[in-house]
Parts: sequence; C-alpha cells; structure tokens
Amino acid sequence: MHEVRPFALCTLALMGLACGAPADKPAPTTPPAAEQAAVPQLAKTLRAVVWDDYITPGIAAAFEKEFGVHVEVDFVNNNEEVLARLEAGEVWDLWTPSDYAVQIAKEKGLLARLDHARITNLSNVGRRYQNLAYDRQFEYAVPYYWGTTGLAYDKKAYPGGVNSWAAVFEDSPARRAHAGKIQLLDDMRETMSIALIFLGKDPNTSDSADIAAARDLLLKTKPVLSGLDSESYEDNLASGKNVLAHGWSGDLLQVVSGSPERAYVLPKEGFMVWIDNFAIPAKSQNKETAEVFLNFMLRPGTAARVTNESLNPTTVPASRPLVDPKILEGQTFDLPEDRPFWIFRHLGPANEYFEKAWAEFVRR
Ligand code: SPD
Repeated sequence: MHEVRPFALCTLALMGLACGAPADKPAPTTPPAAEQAAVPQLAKTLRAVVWDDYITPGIAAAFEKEFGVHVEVDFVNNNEEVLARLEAGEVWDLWTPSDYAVQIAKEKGLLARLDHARITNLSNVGRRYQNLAYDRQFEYAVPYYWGTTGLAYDKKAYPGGVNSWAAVFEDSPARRAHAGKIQLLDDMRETMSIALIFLGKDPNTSDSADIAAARDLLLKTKPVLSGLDSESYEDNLASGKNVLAHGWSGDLLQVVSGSPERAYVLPKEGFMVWIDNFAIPAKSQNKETAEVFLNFMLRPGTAARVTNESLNPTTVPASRPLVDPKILEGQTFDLPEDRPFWIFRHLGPANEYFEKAWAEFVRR
C-alpha cells in the first residue's frame, strides 16, 4: 500500500453536491440509535479481500475499537483473481468486486444475499447508486467507491501535455523517447477497454473482430511498455521509473497531488468509470458480522474518513461536509462534458473472447 498524500481535489463533484466544510481530524463514526438495535452476536475476526487502500488501518482500527472485531485485510488488485480464488473454495467474509464482477459472481453463486434489516444505513447510499443494472436494490452488493481510469504523466517528459490515448498507442517521437517507461494496468477489462476506445469501438463490445483488433493493438504496443502493473505503478511514476501511467484516479491523484510536475488526464477519446462494491462471499461463516461492518462503512463519518485516508470518493453524499477541504478544493473530479465515458458491463459469453485475447497479449 502506498503512502497517502493530501491533495487538492473536488472529489465528489460527480455526485452534484457542493464542496465540503473543514474536517481536520478523523470524521466521527458515531452510530445512530437505529443501528445499535441491529447488532447481533459478533465474530472475533472478519477476513476481507479488497483493492489496495480500501480498508485503511485507521478504518479497521475504528471498527475493532467499537465492535471488538479484528479485520484481517488481504489486498488483491484484480477482480478475475478473486473470482478464481472464490471458485476454488477460498473463504473471505468481505470483498470489493467491481460493477461487472458483481454480476459474474452472482451468476456463479459466489455471493450471499444481503439482509437489509441489518444494514440500516443503506439509505445513506446516494440515489443514483440505488438501482444499478448489475445488482438492483442492493440484493447482493453495496456500491461504495467510484472513480475513473485515466493517464498520469510526467510534465518534463511531455512538455506539450498528454490528452489522448495516442500517447500510448501511436508511434511518435515522444513515445520512442520514453519507450520502456510507459505502464499499463495489469487488468484485462481496463486495458482492453482503452485499446477499444482508441480504436473507436465500444469497450463493452461482444464483437470478436473488435476484441481481436484491440489485442493486436496491444501486441503492437508491447515493445514500448515497461510492463503491466496494478500494484506499484503509482510508486513507479512517483520515482520517475515510469513517465506515463495508466491507472485508477484515487491512486494516481495521490501521486499527482503531491507533485506539480505530474498531471492526471482523462483522454479526449473517452474513458472508463468504475464502481467498486462491498459484497459478502457466499461461503462466509460470519455474514451477520460482515453486515455490521457494511453498516459501519455506510455511516457518513466513516465514508468521509475513507475519502480522507484513501482519496477515493464514496457513494455516501452525506459524508461530503466531513471530507477534508484540501481534498475537495481546487482540482476538479467532475467528469468532463466534452468526452464520452463508459461504465463496465458484464459481457456474458463474450467474456471468453476477452479472456482469450488477453491471454494471447500477455503470453506473447
Ligand atoms: N487502489 C485500487 C483502486 C481500485 C480501483 N477500482 C478498480 C476498478 C477495476 N475495474
């Protein structure tokens, strides 16, 4: 996990709410009375598998202090890896699948149905997230973190700036000069998506010819890449090992905010927006305790703390007045009006074309 640096960002502008008021210490996480009535007999430990930064040590400690439950956290930055491990029988009590992965996991019977009576704070989720196509009405998942996938770059390496995926995919003097210092995410859907977007195709396509064209573009690009990385790419950008990084907004903005020499951009051809969720794997023996944890995460005070500590915005609008103004000020997190964005959809049987194309790209 990387160090979290303060930055200037109006993170929750996407939710259409005004920027927040001061919060110079961790936001309070006091339980509402309704929540106290819902606390069952609790397990001693919860095992969570989450994306890097998603349950910070501060959040885990606050939960343990209040409920006496230790949260053991595994960081795995890949939906497909967790899906495979769950299918192989590995047991966790909490997971943070992305949008499309919720649907895959549901279809495979890997998730437990949520007991809404225990998660009374579900009403704190913003209305726009309450009925998402991949899981209507929070049946199996609670949408919680969201963000964009873009490019961050070193301004000295790119004095003219970067505003297009062409910086990755098109031959140019800059690309030749920085060969070996350009990184893409080690993530099938994310990386296939940017190749498809650059080709003018739908990143949620089921067309095998489009998918093969994206693979070919990635293969052609491979020689200029430093590699595929979803773990330490922020650090490699910060250290100068790489000068162009494909990655997730929360991670890259941490690097960019600490340095006037770097910038984060959403390329003009368009970009992906993702929503990561909390879900409880079907094999969990501690479902009730996991639901208490979800209720705790949905308190506005906890959600504000999540944003303050990880720089990831949440789906809880009432957290906003408690978010550090340094995070809310200045640099905008508004989705630009002048370029398209897509939300990841489950591809059904076409997922196999993606898997085959991705494997061919990675292996060759
Ligand atoms: N620090 C990890 C951030 C993860 C961001 N979300 C992943 C979305 C995958 N489509």
